[in-house]
Amino acid sequence: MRLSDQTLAQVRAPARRPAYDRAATRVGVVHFGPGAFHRAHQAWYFDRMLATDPGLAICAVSLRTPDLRDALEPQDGLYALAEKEADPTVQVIGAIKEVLVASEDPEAVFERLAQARYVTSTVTEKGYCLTTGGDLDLDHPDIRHDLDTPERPVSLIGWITEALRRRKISGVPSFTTISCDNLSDNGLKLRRAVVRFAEACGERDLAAWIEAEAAFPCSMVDSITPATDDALRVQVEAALGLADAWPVQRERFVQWVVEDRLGADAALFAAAGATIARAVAPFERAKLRLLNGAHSTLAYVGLGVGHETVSAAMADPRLAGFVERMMRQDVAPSLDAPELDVAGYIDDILTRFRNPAIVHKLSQIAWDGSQKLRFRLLETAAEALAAGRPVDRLAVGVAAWMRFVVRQSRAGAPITDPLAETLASVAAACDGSEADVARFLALESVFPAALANDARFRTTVVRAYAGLNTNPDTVLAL
Ligand code: CS2
Repeated sequence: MRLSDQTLAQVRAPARRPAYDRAATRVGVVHFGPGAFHRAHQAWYFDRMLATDPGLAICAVSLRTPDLRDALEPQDGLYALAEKEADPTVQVIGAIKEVLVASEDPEAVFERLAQARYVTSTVTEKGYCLTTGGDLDLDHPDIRHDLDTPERPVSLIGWITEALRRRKISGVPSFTTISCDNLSDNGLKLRRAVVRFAEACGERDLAAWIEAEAAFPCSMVDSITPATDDALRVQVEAALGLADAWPVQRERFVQWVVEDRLGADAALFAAAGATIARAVAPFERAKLRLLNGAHSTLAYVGLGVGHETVSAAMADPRLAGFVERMMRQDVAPSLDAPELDVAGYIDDILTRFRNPAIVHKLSQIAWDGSQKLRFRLLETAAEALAAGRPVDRLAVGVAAWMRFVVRQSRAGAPITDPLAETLASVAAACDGSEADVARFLALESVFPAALANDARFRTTVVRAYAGLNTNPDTVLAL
């Protein structure tokens, strides 16, 4: 028997059920990109808010694929969330009221957007279509498409801008848009991209209206969420006594820091466990540079020395020691976060990485490296260089990414990355020698020119690239 509104009452204890009447809830949030992270993170927060405010149910919008809709429609949007700890728990989340596939029914999505209080997004770094400078890339194929046909958008930016245009015309105030992706200054970048898009459409008044009226709070999101696997499906079915086609899992730790631009709803978010902050940047930088920077470094170096998961990489003292030194000695000095106990924060990250109940594949983290490196390692390296600090350890993750791309390409293995084709052609020209590094550094959409041309950076990446091949132990002893 399958999980649905009909069977919900049969869910076995101690698995938890929504603490509110689902029938009384109304859509107030439109979410773009309902992957596992959204369902394990923001949907859990809104699930908690629904007990107080029934107007914050979610309409989840998949931009392209029907998979999630097909899995959750027969379940009335219900699914299970498992917390993976020594004492695991399972709960049913009821916050997603419907899943729409934007490409199939755009007008239905616009209808929800016409009424929404919040628009949230987890479309990953690449979904923002930005240049390395952080501005909207007007040459991006999706943006070009949306500039040609703004009423049938395919990009997040196109969707938000057109929805706001329609609201302005109908005299409806703007919704609040919260980016939940791992980019620095995510709200500012999203707002700038939407304004730029409106201008590029020739909609100057709309651009001005958005600048004046629409809130795009920055937000930092955190919870380690490994992809769903069969072991999880089995665990969830045993816990619920019902089948769930697409449950999600995460660690118990969960954090959402949202910039204080939520008006009266700030208390609601806070009561659900979110942190409301005047400035999100210190939290965001600390998380991106420490946790995500260490994650990507573990992924590329770890895969290179034969590990498959984060906890396995952390059980290798060479890697555990290396990322700890990188965090404490190279990343921490780049953070300006007086309210954060950085040393304690690093301790907690290391403990979370070691969680034996979490099977987090390094190959999952390795995805989309061309989009992630900037926020995780390159911005830190650029600041370190400007301040005269060494970048030897920060360069190792970058060089390991290059090695990873070359290795995948030689093995004929897929590279999951929006730049996959470009990366494959760079890799094809590589011969394993130090000269490869220059080929990668020439990728303008990955490496800002100032960094790529910095002799100190180039030299350290070249040294790490050579060392990872000939003597990884020496590199990891840095
Ligand atoms: C990971 C993140 O896949 C990745 O790139 O680094 O998804 C990470 O697990 C989350 O940001 C944790 O909050």
